[in-house]
Amino acid sequence: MASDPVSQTRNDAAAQLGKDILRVLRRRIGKDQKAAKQHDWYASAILALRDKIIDVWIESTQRTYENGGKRVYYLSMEFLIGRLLRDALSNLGVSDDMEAALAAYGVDLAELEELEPDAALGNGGLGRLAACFMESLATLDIPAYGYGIRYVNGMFRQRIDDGWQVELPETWLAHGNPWEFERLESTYRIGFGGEVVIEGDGVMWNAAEQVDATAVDTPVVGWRGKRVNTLRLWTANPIDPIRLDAFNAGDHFGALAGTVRAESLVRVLYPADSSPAGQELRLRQEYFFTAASIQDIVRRHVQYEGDVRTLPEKAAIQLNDTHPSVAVAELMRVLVDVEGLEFDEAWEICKQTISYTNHTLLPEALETWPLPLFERMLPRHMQIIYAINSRVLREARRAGCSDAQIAAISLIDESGERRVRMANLAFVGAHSVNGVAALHTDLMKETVFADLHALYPQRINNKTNGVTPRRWLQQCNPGLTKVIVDAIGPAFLDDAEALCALNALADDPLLGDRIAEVKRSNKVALAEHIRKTMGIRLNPDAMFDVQIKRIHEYKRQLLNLIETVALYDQIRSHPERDWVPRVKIFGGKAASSYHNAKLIIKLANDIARRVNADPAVGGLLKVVYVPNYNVSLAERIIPAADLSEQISTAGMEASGTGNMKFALNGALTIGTLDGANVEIRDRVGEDNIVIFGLTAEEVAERRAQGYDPRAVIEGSRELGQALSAIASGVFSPDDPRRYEGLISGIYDHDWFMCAADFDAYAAAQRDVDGRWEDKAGWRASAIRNIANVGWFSSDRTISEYAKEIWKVL
Ligand code: B1H
Ligand code: IMP
Repeated sequence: MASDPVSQTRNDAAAQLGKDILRVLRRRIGKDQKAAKQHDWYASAILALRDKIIDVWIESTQRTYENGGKRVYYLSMEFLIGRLLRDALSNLGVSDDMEAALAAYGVDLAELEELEPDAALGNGGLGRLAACFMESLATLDIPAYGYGIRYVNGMFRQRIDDGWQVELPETWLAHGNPWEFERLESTYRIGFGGEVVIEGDGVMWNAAEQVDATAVDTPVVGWRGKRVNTLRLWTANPIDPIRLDAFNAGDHFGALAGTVRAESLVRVLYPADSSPAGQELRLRQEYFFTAASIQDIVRRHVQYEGDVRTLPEKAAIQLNDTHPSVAVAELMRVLVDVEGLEFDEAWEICKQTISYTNHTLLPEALETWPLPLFERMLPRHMQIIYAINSRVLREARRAGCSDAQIAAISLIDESGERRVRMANLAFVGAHSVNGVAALHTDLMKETVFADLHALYPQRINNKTNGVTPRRWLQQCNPGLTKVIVDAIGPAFLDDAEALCALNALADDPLLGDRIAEVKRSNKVALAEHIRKTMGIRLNPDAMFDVQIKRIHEYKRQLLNLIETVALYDQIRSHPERDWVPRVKIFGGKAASSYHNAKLIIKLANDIARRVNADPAVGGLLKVVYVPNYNVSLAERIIPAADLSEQISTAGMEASGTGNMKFALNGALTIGTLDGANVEIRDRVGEDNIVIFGLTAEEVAERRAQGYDPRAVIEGSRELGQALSAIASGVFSPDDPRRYEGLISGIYDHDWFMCAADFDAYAAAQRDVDGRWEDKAGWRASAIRNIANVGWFSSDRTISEYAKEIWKVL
């Protein structure tokens, strides 16, 4: 008998997995080995792996039921998950088995991994944080559900056409999604509009329109496969898929209107990061997924506990920003109208169950809804919000609040067109309100929530963000992981803070060499990827200076670009100096309607075209705009970065999480004292990070004093020259006035203080050059970064939430 190639491998587990894959290929895909295409292997590998996951999943779920444990519910409009195959393999510890099993059939695992589309159900940091939190919850063996929306089109795909961003729909579900399970039995009816009528002792909401929300579950595997939790995303179905009366009468489109209306609810993710879309469909989406989640939570609780009044003992609901904050009114509606509790009792249960995370202080980002819209769509919720408001404002009055304070605390903004303030609703309906970095939390208390904080001084607390070291070190940077294991042993794989053992070796030249070798090979791999996809050749020995994140004026990609232009000028004027060769790498998406952000993308591409074609700076400066920045690209770029640009206007970036990922992979940070940069500096030490620019306090002072950017520009020759070059069309000869408006914004008001911080930034960059030339010093700093950012693991963040807010650890 010809022997099966896999059975000859030494590894029994790999052999078994190989058999499983073949069985799946035959039974579920309907092919044999000869007929199988790459995609069939891809699906078979995932399904075989999924079978392993299901056993742990069922066991985890049953354990929670048996223990009667408390569950955490994380409600989020966004889960920016990325790919799952490598994550699941690595967390289950079967990567090598899978590689061997597939190799026996002549299939390359790495190639299959590249076939997986990114699940991009999020915009940026907020959505990626939710994904890291899900992984850490499973890792820490905490029973948890993520609740969100199964968008058919997640984040758009970005193409760069002639330097301009073009948005294309991303069809991540085109080949089906082997990870998910539709749960038709978990379907809830969701109402919109209509009216509220009095019925006996209670009230009844007769919704005018209804859709069904159906659960689609994806397993979330924790590190070492101990626990598998559920990410439950809602999809929408019409109650009547087709109106036959209309269809038979010849109105073929009208007959399908209900289907179209239902499907539009889960069609697209609004691509606005840090600023609300403010459209009716967005509020419908928010209510849709929140109401389905609340019904599911209450159903599960009542089914197994029998009494809704014990909800806070068994359920902790975390609101990821205000997007699900209608949960406060919806839980009240369910408790009062459906479960028949008294309003006051329901209110206590609501507050004890719910907690809220704030992610931004930008005034334009605070979600509010026009009162008439809200009332029309959710008439019963509007009544409940008024009832909550009258209790809160009476409490405020009793506490001695002034009229101005009462106006600020009110759930209704009366200052212009009346609007419902979702942040105030979330604040009063929660027992805990947290910020995402120490500075951000302090500013919450001093600014947007000052009056609410005075009334409820115990409520605001800090939970500095974190990132999962599985995806953001072990999986994306296996080379570095191996070097660290060799240096300090494997303890850090289970406890990222054990990385601190590297401190003792920071000056060890051998370790420095090995880490530098890994960095170089990651840079070679990235350069190769960029050559293949963009046709640009990069020198892997140049400093890779990276700014990848959403394009937003407060994040100041423009400051980086102005400095790039200044550097370009300097190199041309002083070719005799010893310039450090740099590759400036940019990447990120702009909200579709954000004019200046799109113009900044075009400027980066215009500068790249000019600089990269100029032989005068040939080997010394290259500029690359990487299209379609997403989670998978981040996993390639971050391990290859030498310098991490975290240069937001101080006080404006709530935390940042990219900053943590770069430091964990041995990049040095150039940054302002903003968000979590402050805490990164405290941990890595000020000698191992390059901090520049105004502090949050100084920014506020400058603004209060009446900041005059023109005076600043007059005082800085380098800045003035760079701005004139851009404004006069040096980089846009095809349309010389393209950047006039962008640059005159800096002269006229400079909201984001690019001019004010320019000289400090340019000097900091030259400081970076100096450090780079001291090779040993740079390497030691890189090691000290890796050694000291273990604290920014999302395991640490989640264990703080678990102990201090959810009371589940
Ligand atoms: C963050 C958002 C956000 N803050 C509105 N706020 C959105 C706001 O679609 N919308 O309407 C979407 C996203 N995102 C980010 O959260 C902060 O800017 C980062 O500083 C922070 O690191 C991240 C996670 O806390
Ligand atoms: P849910 O958490 O109620 O949505 O249920 C999810 C899964 O948990 C279901 O597929 C059930 O198989 C399982 N499950 C539900 N109730 C119990 C129980 O009482 N003991 C063990 N498992 C359960």
